[in-house]
Amino acid sequence: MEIQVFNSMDYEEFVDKFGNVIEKCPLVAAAVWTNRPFTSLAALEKMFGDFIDLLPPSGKEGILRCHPDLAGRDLLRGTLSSESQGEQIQAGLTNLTVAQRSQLSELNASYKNRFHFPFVICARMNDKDTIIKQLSSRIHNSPEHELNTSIAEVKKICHLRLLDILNRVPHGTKL
Ligand code: 2AL
Repeated sequence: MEIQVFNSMDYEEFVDKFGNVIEKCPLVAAAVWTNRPFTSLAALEKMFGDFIDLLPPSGKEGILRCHPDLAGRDLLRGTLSSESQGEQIQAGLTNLTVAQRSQLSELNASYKNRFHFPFVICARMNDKDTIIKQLSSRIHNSPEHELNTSIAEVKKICHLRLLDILNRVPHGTKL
């Protein structure tokens, strides 16, 4: 069996499996299912990206607004999705100094005040220092530029989450 493992899923199984590759946006997986059969994992990933690219700016902003803050309330309370929690831990966001925590919190608030969506970055391709650096720099972007940059980060998060799902497929299953 190849990508057939996923092609043979009914939409409920598919949404269960891929519903959070775009954070808290199972609608994207539910829509992507329509495009079966997928010829490869790369083709499947492209469907997620294409769906997002076709959204109007308000839809893209909506996707961003479904993302939790980095080192925010949900991380402290343990109420992140399991994917987000792993990513934020991996980036070192549970090991911030008091000064870093308050810097991040202030920057996150200013960023949201400017753009009306949260700062989004692929945490696993960064660490706490580069996250703070990127946030300090991106806050000066134009809204249009920042929307595009943020959506590119959503696609990176999606890429790594798809790889995680792939790695969880039982050994010997070709994809
Ligand atoms: C996140 C998150 O939860 N995982 C990740 O890579 N980025 N959130 C965010 N606001 O960027």
